[in-house]
Amino acid sequence: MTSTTPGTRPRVFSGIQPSGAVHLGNYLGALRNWVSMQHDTDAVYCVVDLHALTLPKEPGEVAQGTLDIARILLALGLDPQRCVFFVQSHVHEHAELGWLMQTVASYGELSRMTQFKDKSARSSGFISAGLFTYPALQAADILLYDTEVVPVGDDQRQHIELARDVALRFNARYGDTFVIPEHRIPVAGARVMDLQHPENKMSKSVDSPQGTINLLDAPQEIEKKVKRAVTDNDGEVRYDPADKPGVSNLLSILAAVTDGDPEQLAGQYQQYGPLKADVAAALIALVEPIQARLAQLDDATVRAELALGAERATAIAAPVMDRAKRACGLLV
Ligand code: AQP
Repeated sequence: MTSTTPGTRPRVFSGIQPSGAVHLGNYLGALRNWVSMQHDTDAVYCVVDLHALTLPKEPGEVAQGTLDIARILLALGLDPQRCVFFVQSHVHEHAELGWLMQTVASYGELSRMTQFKDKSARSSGFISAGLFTYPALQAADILLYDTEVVPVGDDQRQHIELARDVALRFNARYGDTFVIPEHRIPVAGARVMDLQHPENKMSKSVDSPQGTINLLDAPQEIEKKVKRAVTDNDGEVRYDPADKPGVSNLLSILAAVTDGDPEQLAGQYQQYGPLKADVAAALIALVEPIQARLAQLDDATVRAELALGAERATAIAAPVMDRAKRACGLLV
């Protein structure tokens, strides 16, 4: 099934969990593209609060996290006049289609998801069924909007492939119902690694404060974290992610923020100190205007934008939900 008629703008959908502070990986891997794509696509962006519940949370934590992250997204430059911007749980069709997707995703394919394996391995005991079926809900999020393009970081590649597979299976089983989406992964910044553990991706839900650059970090904190970033002992500035993951991560970050090339940048440095100083300066220049805009936004404005966004999202999602229910043979 195709979504848009020729000549119209492609439908884009993406989401972010309110599961902690927004970090540099989220920004370079996904959010930067969200902002640029709202200008030339039909973009739908969502705070995926139901996904955040897949790991244990304190009462009230998700609501506050949702408001906080929505404020940050507006400060980054999301413009509700140019995109549909809302909260997942405000549009009930997500949970409803999520169930239908669980009936067409197989146990075997969900078991192969590396994010489930990583997060369940890190869990201190309780592993929710929702953590396991998370990609089925994510498939629903995407398919509800007849999405063609999903801008995400490299860590989400496998989940988007699963969304394609379940859409194709549903269409084969019940007739042409869903548009088949594609991922859009940036060339630079697709996988930002933890500064202290450069073999792991930077992540909201991993406790590594010194390895994670948050967009709301103060300039001194950024300087300190970059200065202490793990490198290696040979002192050679070379872009080689397998052999020199720490240095290569710093070069990749600098390249992504300055629109450069990591290998070319490597040639400009003889020592780690000046490289780290330039990375810190580039990051501070990146976050300062975001932090200034954030200070202008209050919760009432954010809530009002989200309420309007939910109405607009429902207008797109409800007919797709109806189409899916009819296709799979429910009594409507
Ligand atoms: N380290 C990263 N490098 C590049 N892109 C990244 N993304 C996440 N980490 C990196 C991208 O950010 C978007 C939003 O992520 P998410 O909230 O859906 O959760 P995630 O992918 O699971 O990322 P986190 O930060 O690790 O969150 P938690 O720990 O809560 O799960 C996605 O497009 C993702 O690709």
